[in-house]
Amino acid sequence: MNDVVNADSGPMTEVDAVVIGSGFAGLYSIHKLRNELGLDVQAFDDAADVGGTWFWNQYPGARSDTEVNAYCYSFDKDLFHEWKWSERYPRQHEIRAYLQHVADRYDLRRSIRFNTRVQSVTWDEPNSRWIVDADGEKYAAQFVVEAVGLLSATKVPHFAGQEKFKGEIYHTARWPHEDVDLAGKRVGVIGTGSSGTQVIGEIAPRVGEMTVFQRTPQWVVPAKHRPISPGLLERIEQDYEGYWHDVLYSVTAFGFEESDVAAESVSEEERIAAFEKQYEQGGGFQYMFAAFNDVATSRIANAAATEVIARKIRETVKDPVTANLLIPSDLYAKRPLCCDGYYEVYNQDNVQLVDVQHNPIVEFTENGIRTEDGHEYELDVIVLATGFDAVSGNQLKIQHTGRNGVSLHDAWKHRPRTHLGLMSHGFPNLYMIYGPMGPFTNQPPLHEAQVDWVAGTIQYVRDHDLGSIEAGAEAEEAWIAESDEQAAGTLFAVTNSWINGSNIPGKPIINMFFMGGSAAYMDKMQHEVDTDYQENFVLGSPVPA
Ligand code: N01
Repeated sequence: MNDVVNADSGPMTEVDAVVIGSGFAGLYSIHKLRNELGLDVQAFDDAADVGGTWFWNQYPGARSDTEVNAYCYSFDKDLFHEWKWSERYPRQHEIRAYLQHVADRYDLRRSIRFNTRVQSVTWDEPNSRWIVDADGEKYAAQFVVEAVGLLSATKVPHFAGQEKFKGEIYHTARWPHEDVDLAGKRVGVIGTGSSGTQVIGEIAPRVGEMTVFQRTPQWVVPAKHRPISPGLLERIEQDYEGYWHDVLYSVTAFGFEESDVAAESVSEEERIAAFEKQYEQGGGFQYMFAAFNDVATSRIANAAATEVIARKIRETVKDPVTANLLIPSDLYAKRPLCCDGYYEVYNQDNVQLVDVQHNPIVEFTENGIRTEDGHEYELDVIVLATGFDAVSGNQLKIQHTGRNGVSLHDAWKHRPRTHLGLMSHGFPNLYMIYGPMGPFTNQPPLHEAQVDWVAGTIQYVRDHDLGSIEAGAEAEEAWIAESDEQAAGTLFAVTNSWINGSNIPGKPIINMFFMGGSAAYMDKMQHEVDTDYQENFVLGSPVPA
């Protein structure tokens, strides 16, 4: 790391690479680039510690809904062996402790500046490098790796009168790190996605009264939390490389056996029986991808999947009016979620469900929330489980100025644009881990695969004494077209959710994923390596002396 004074830009620290974020992807980026490639790396995180999403999402009930054998790092077998997970779906504090352990084990903290937000990154064309402004301090780096999180920019709707409310308001993804005492309180929850269902299930037994303000119900299957199956992790270690290869060369990279049978190809009885069986085993992605392979693409399969869940809701929730309100009318094509005991909550005397789709919230008052029918719900605490400006949201919070002074905001005005979900034309040497049109899969294994690919390109640029590598304009166009075509063949494309941006007013409603599956995505990355990046990238001229 060199401190230099640049006549044009003032004092600046020179490094080889800047990493933004210290969650799963950021930590591995630092390790890979610094400890393996030997680069001088400076990382930043606006959080006070490592963890990324698992630092911020500290709300009661927060836990992974990916089975832990695929929700961890694979790059070091010793790490896999020594860390002892306790549950099939670990809680937030356990995942955060794991990431803290990783930071310590690989000595990563010394490269991270916490409580520091990267405000802008500006391409310095003559010197083929980025100028990074981190809360006013300037860094110059040839490479920037943004590991800023797919679901990190919180969506906080503004309700009229919000400032009048005398109680406490918490967003699930900005939950305080100190204890929030909810015992005996009147708590209102807005939002019934993954975060909302988890928080509702967890706090319902201990609050005084709970009012759930539901706009759109979602299909929920049980998680079936339990200890990890005895011997599972040991069996994985016996064929460690084979296991991780199979995870990556699957469709979803979730580490369970995906079905290759179409629900459309079997009888109605067989369909129902398979979904019943999957429901009993628990898990959202399993329910969508392990019983049959066409739930996300065939309306027939999709209807059979929801028929079983709807029946379970009716069997579980005693009040038929409430049960009907909890049954979605749309397709099962949002990010599938799972939560134990969610529907059972609505049998508790202290829980009421308010349908704010037909009777919208009109304002927050001093004492609570008023709905259109004039009713005022008195509350001590309001929990906003209202989600995220997903996929592109966090990238766009950083002011990017690329080649020829073009901003990322302008380049992405009509839609986010990338090649491989990793690089955007006009923004050389800038990598977005899990950026727009990245793979629609379980994330940690793909984070590693992407970071390995990024490290390969950096090594290539350095070995060949090049200034830069940049996604080609045509390659980007082709990637977008292919991603869109694949997404159009799925039901996600016609269902409102953060997956297509429709949860944010004014955001372009557009495909934001590569839905061709993890294996196909891995092949696409490998193709670039095999062709020496000559086909789809612009490789810059040698670094100026
Ligand atoms: O957010 P969401 P989330 N008035 O967007 C409602 C990951 N995750 O934080 O659908 C009233 O799904 C909104 O209603 P509607 C996971 O990938 C994972 O729950 O817009 N309601 C909806 O009900 C997940 O998919 C885990 O009508 C309003 C809710 O808020 C993703 O994060 C845990 C409203 C938002 O649901 C996002 O999940 C948690 C308004 N003005 C999160 N605005 C696990 O691994 C929004 N809503 C388990």
